[in-house]
Amino acid sequence: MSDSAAHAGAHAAHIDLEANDGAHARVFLDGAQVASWIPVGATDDRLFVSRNARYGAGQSIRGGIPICFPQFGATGALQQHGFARNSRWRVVRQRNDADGAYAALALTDNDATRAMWPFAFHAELSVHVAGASLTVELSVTNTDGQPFDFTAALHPYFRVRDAYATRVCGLGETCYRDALQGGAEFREVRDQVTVLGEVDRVYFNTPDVLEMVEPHRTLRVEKRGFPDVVLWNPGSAGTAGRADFADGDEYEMVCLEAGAIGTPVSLAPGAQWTGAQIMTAVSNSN
Ligand code: TA6
Repeated sequence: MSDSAAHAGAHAAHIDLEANDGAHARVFLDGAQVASWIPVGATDDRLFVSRNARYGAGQSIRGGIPICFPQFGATGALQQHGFARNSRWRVVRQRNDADGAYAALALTDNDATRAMWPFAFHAELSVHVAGASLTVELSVTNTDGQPFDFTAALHPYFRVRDAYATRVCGLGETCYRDALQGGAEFREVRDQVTVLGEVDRVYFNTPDVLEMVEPHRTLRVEKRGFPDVVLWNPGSAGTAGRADFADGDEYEMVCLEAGAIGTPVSLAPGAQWTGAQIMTAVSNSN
């Protein structure tokens, strides 16, 4: 791990997943937030974390993989992206074997969550690191006596050498909602989408396998159970307007998220929903 990744937030409660092959991930208990992932054979972190990120109780780290639950964005009555990213999760399982390193963290309803969202639930975030891949899976069980609906996303900030030279491949012919155009909807005409300044789009019902292509390396970003994808870059105004970003961060990150956004997930009492994102360093040059 790079020195900065090793020291950033090291004082805050976290667990390190070290696979036998050398692949590594770090997960903070606040927000169950993965904030570092280094695939086998690499020295660079594939996840971006701002040097101005804040750590600790109630904070969502600016970078890594925040969890948006039970609301994506500002589309409902809850706080932006829901409360999961601001809640302390607990480690419920951890192991390290020939298949890699694995941990599961859980969040269940409590007085604070029920004051915001009046339902009983059990959420688990499992993280598995091995070889060239990181798998992050969110499952939600309705432990209430009544049905509930939610939206959700895994919101990874991928570290890139130059965001404006990065292409996202595989979104051609899908429909998207563009927050920068008042939420109007369009059909994507390009198969390779570039990030040239601020971008804030939800693509609906996309293919499950996309690629993030940089001039020197490629990352496969796959999803399961999540129908939608979000592409976000804050641009210079977006980083300047948020104290937990540093100037220039917009060039070093691209968010390519897996979400259940367009159609909320409806869960009957006792039912469970699962969504996952699998990230694989296809070509691994540092
Ligand atoms: O996922 C994209 C998005 O919803 C953007 O609209 C942008 O606001 C971003 O998330 C980050 O939100 P945050 O609340 O973390 O500043």
